[in-house]
Amino acid sequence: MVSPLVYAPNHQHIFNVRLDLDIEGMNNTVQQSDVVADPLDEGENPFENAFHVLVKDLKTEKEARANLCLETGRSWKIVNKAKKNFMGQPVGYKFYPGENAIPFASPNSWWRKRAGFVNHHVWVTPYNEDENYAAGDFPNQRHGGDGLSKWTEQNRSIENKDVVFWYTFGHTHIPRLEDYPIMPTATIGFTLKPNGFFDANPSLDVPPPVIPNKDGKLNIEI
Ligand SMILES: [Cu+2]
Repeated sequence: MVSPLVYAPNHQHIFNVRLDLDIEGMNNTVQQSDVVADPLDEGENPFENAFHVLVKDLKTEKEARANLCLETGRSWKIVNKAKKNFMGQPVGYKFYPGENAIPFASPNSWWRKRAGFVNHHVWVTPYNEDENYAAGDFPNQRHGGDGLSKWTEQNRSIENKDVVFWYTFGHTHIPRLEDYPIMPTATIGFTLKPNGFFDANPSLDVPPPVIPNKDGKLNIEI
């Protein structure tokens, strides 16, 4: 209740964005990154504080279906393995999720059948000009089952392809008195950052001490 006789129901806002990324060309691969603690080992990890990143190349549509994971700080990187930065790593952009939610409605509820894209936060598909909307072309008044949940059942290859990265993100709205009578703005989103795409911070007029020369060899100035 947000005012006498005014009831504001709990609800969720769930969005999906379709990112047809082309990192230095169309043939891209999506990598899932998970941060994990190093095993406890007196020799290798004596202070029990070391951790590293597990990077997995996503090869098929089913393998790419995933949810956010706070335990591993999960993120995704889209790379072009044919194009390298000056350290010899594939150029890429990293996708950092923002606020998100898990749907609370049952998978049998009508809206979830029609919006199967809410079953995962991340989906990756090979580009197809007919696949434009996460829930399919005509979700309303239908029995559901179209869109990402149907297309990705084909389990197509997504490695070194013109990939499309789909991100589902939601906000769980438990209304408060301050949302009434006019609700203030709420924001939600994600971030794309170059990650090994440039050879150094491109926004500073400070050259890095190590730069490659015309032959691709390193001039080291200390
Ligand atoms: Cu709301």
